Amino acid sequence: MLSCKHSFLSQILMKKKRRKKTQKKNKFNKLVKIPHFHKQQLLEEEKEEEEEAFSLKSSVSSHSHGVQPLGNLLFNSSSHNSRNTGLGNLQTLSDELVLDILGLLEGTHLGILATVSKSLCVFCNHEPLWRNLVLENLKGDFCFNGSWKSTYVLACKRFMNLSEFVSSSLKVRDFYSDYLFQSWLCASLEMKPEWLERNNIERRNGISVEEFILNFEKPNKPVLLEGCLKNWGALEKWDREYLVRVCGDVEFAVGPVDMKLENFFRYSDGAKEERPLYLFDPKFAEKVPVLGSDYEVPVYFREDLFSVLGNERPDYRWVIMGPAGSGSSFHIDPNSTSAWNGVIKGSKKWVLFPPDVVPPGVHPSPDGAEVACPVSIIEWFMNFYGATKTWKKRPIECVCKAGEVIFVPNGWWHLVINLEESIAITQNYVSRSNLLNVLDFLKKPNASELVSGTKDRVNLYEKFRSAIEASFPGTITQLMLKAEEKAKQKKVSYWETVTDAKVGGFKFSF
Ligand SMILES: O=C(O)CCC(=O)C(=O)O
Repeated sequence: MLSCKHSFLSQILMKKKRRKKTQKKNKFNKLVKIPHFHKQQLLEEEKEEEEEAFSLKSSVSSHSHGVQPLGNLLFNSSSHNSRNTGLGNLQTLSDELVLDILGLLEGTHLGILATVSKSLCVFCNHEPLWRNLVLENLKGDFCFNGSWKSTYVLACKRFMNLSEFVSSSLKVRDFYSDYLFQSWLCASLEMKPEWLERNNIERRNGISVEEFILNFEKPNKPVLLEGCLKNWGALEKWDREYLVRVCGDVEFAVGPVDMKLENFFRYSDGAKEERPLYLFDPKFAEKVPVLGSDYEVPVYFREDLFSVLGNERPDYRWVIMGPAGSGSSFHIDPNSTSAWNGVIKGSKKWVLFPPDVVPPGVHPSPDGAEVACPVSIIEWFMNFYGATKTWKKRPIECVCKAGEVIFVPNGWWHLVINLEESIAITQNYVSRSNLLNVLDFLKKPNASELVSGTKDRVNLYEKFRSAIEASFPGTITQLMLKAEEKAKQKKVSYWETVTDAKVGGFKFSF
């Protein structure tokens, strides 16, 4: 999304300029005695700069990438950008457009084009181009070989003349591009400690189901539940060796492709990218039944009313695996359901905003069917996390570790990033506490665009409502009466009493 990228870039440029400014002041220091208050100001600026500093992952050297942000061109005496000279007449195109065009080429042509100029060498070695080629051509059947280009070349070498490929180790030093620099930076950054500090979620250990419903499910509040996965065999058993053994050649959904676990783990070990592939499979327990018997639904979430639909229920449970840096960008869970997410291995940073607060940098379409947000999770942290510090309604945050479960109430925006390689199971469910919300959601006029996880999106409302009536007669009417009663009891404002507007108004429309 353009506006997001712009704010990211201005941050990089500001940093660059600020650093220059500080250097000047330091030199100046030697010559002139600075009054105390100026010194204080300088110290504060330096401290601020230190806090803002980003560190690169240990596997990345700051010199491993030749591309520099465009702002650096201002400080370069030669003012020469090989990005432009090497593109000829194409230099007027934006970086995104150049990459879109290159994305139409097959691997051999991309390899040949990389030899034409320094500029094309940089563009044609852009890893996401090779990632697309691998995923389009090989689907999930590839052995990751340290980089996407190398994976592609290795897999296709019997079809290609390898002498056509120049080594991507050629470093081009005078290439300036915000777009390519950003992509590299986001793939190379460590999470900053201050992004992980805030831990304001309520934690509970050993509460009763009644307490959970009263204090968290009904008021629709997140909570982190400790100690409720004790019976899960998965906690003990699920290491790579076990999973590869029980899953064998079974393939799991990983983004746009299906992959065997062995190949996925090999990829996870070598992945160094902005948005690592994420295994997210809704049919894992059908594919490998033993995985389904290695866990059980925690006691708090056993009422699962979508089960009245049998095989016709929307997707509801997923196994999730991914390397550090993988995760889920901001979204609200499908069909107005609530969810729980239990971590088996690793740890996950969560950021959650209540339904009435759209997270900064996130732009849902008016009907909620589409969400535009920053390109990657790390980009969100870089550009938008800081803004939440001054917000009245701060997000709920935590790190959820192995053995812990987070409850994600319906309608809450959430973002998750894995801090290390992680494995989790999540289930979305409907209990009495949110049945009316779900029915209301399924009945929306644009349900065919909003409903997800099932083929029959249009008729889900009728099917679900009749199945509930058949299995739990009178429940819907009872819940509606209770909700109306509650709405009446809610304190009405003075304005509402004098105008008699919507007193006791109730939102459910069925
Ligand atoms: O990446 C994760 O573990 C979070 C998954 C999630 O947000 C979801 O299933 O809605």
